[in-house]
Amino acid sequence: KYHPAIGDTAPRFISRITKNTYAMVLAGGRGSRLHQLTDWRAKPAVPFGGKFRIIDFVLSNCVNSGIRRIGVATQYKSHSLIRHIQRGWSFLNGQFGESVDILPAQQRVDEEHWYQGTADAVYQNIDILREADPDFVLILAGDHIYKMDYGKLLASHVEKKADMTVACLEVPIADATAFGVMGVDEHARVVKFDEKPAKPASMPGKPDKSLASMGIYVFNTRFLFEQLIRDADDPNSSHDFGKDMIPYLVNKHRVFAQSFDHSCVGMGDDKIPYWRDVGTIDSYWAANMELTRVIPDLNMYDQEWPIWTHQEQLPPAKFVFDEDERRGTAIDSLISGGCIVSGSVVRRSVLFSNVRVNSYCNIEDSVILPNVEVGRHVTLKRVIVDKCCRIPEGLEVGIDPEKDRKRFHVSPNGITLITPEMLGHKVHSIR
Ligand code: ADQ
Ligand code: ADP
Repeated sequence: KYHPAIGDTAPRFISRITKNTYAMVLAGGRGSRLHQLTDWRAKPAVPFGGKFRIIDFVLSNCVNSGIRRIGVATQYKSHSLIRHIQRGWSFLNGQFGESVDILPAQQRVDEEHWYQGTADAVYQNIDILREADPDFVLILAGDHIYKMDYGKLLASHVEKKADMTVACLEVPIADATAFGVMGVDEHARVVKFDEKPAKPASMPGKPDKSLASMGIYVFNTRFLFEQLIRDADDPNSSHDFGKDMIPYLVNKHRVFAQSFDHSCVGMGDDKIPYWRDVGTIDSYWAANMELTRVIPDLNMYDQEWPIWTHQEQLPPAKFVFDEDERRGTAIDSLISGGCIVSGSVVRRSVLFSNVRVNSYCNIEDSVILPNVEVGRHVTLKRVIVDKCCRIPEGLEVGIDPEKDRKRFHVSPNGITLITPEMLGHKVHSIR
């Protein structure tokens, strides 16, 4: 019944499976619904949670799962992402066969073309995979926030003797049009796969839910190679896993679905596994705001599942009385290293590193990215401030949306995004 590598003493042998796995992180997408936040960086490089970047969550999942051979496929505006990985993740440096390889598009196979679909992004790196010679390839997206033990996913793939396994979660049927939607049989074998269907199918017995692909795939390496080569030769294919590859494989090969519940690390209060897309200004803001709750669904304090990142050496956050004896305070907030809050109040907000808040300010429900200076008498409510902004004295944002709209970007839920360009700053170098 069991693959010899798993047997009865599962934990010991799962490490053998993860050791023989190469993780390919697809980090090439722009994430255009984040508007000006992704003008200068790819979505996986967008800062999140006070000191991390979005991609750190996936990379941390790999390392914490014992997968230490990782490739990151980049293309759109990859400078910031590449520098972050070089600075933060070079502890996997090729010794002991561990590494993070940065795999830019445009340089392999055919120099004319950037990566086309997601399957093409993997196909173009097929020689890297050949050289690594893993038993399994784990394909991941670089732009979601969640904690998952990929070892459990891989073990279930092996146990079922699958050719391919797709990780999945239940989503409200109204949201399912943004996903690959699956139908499975009683053994969790995928029998139907519709990429972003206009009318998503519901789950049996759950009329308001659809079974969605998380875009996380496990392949047996040899099978993956065969399929990538076949797909590359198919002139009708757009070379995408969701659009072309999975619909083709289903019913021809052993494709299984594996529920995220089974391998997620930490559930929310509602017993729903934590997974966030943060692909829009509103969802990005909301996911950061959630972290200011007394007990957030995403536990970033779990020492058994640490989130790794690049961090500058910075002094501790500081809160000071200003010269008028006004107290500098932060309540229900995350304040990073290098911040100084002087004579102002910060509520329900996330301040990334090196944010300076001067006196007489009122900051509420806001997300402030690194290296921001907030002048005196500033009010910020429900605002996202991008890196390196200098907020001028007396600016009030989040009180009059009509006024804000003239200068800044205001989202459908009324979240205002401020970038250096909108403030008229000349940005001299990539910081
Ligand atoms: P989407 O997320 O819409 O759907 P896609 O835009 O292809 O699919 O992005 C997948 C990941 O690959 C993203 O991380 C993106 O940044 C990256 N990416 C996209 N094109 C790339 C390329 N050419 N080179 C490198 N990286 C690239 C997918 C699946 C759905 C599934 C959802 C779950 O297609 O079936 O439900 O993910 O979020
Ligand atoms: P980092 O790698 O330090 O995160 P980012 O790419 O996030 O750098 O950029 C920080 C800020 O600088 C962004 O808000 C963006 O508006 C601005 N910026 C970055 N690169 C450029 C550029 N080449 N030209 C103009 N502005 C830029």
